[in-house]
Amino acid sequence: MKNLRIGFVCYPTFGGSGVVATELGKALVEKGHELHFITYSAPARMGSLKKNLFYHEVHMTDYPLFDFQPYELVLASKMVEVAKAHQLDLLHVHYAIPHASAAIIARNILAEEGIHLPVVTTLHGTDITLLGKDPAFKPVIAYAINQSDAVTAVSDSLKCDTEALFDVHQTINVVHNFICPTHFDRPIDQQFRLAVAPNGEKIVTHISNFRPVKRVEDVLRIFARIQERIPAKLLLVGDGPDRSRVENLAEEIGIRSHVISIGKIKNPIEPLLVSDLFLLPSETESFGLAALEALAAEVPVIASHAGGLPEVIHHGSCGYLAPVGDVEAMAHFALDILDSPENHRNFKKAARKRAWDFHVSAVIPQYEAIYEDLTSE
Ligand code: GMT
Repeated sequence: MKNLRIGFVCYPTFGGSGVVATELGKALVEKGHELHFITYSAPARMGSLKKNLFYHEVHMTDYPLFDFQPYELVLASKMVEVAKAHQLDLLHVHYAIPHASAAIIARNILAEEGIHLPVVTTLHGTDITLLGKDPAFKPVIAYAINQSDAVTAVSDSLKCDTEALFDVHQTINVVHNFICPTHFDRPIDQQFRLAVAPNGEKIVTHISNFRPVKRVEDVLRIFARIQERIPAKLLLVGDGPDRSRVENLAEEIGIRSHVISIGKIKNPIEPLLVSDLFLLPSETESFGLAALEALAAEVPVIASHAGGLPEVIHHGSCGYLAPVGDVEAMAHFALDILDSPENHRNFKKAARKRAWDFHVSAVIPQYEAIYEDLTSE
């Protein structure tokens, strides 16, 4: 296909949608496309600017009349400016609110000037499963989905949720999240491993944004049961509203000295490479990119049977799934893996193999096919 000039809009933070958008953008640059990130700060995983990779900051100024600054409108204006200055072929926006609705405004403004700029919207999860249920957002999300020129969702489960929640007249294409397994081919940082588990304890890891939907308290309760049976440490990575509550709970249930909480980091590869097991007991999870990254690092995953997680984790081979909140079952499965070196070896091998099913090279052409469809019209 011909090389395109694409505007990418995402949250520049550590959240899954921003990570997927950034990695996708970088992979498209590798394939020869020209990528323009349009965000309020440089995406966390973007790295340095290079040929064909641009970043345009959406700069908010304080206007005293506004109690709330209208980010969506400033973003839409920036999209118009970048589209004209760099002759973009299309916009690909990640996360419906407010990116998709802002993109529709931008597209309509450009249409008035005779410029055609198709909009691809990728739905990531909480934009549908949490915000989509909120009447404060629902009509706008539905409108933005239906007005987009193409819509993708990161799992079959998210596609079903979207169709169940909204009156959608758009075809929703499922394009699963992806990883580049070779990013994980690097030596384990033995110093880091020793710092977390000085006496050779098993390392059980959880990475998230510590929101209630992640059920991080379940992580502690599962770990407490594991720790009763085998020497283990719990490595918590990330930050968010539940972090201090979770650290207090660790104190309360007597496992604080076994918990290492390192907060936000740029890239989870280092902690994953030293891990023996990954826990993701979320209430809901449209895909579970963190679980896929764990598999790529050869770390088996225990997760809840919710949302898109069963599309990623094969129960009984690269990990286990249990009903949401069933900490007993999750602890039982964790011990089944950690307590037997042979089982652990087999699960690790299966984890890596499963991760290859989500290889970036299989996913990029799916997005490119969508782009081609819209730009060859
Ligand atoms: O997990 C989060 O709360 C962050 C959120 C986001 O929008 O950044 O993640 C969602 O998108 C990820 C990337 O597509 C998915 O892997 C996550 O499963 C999804 N989170 C939820 O559905 C809770």
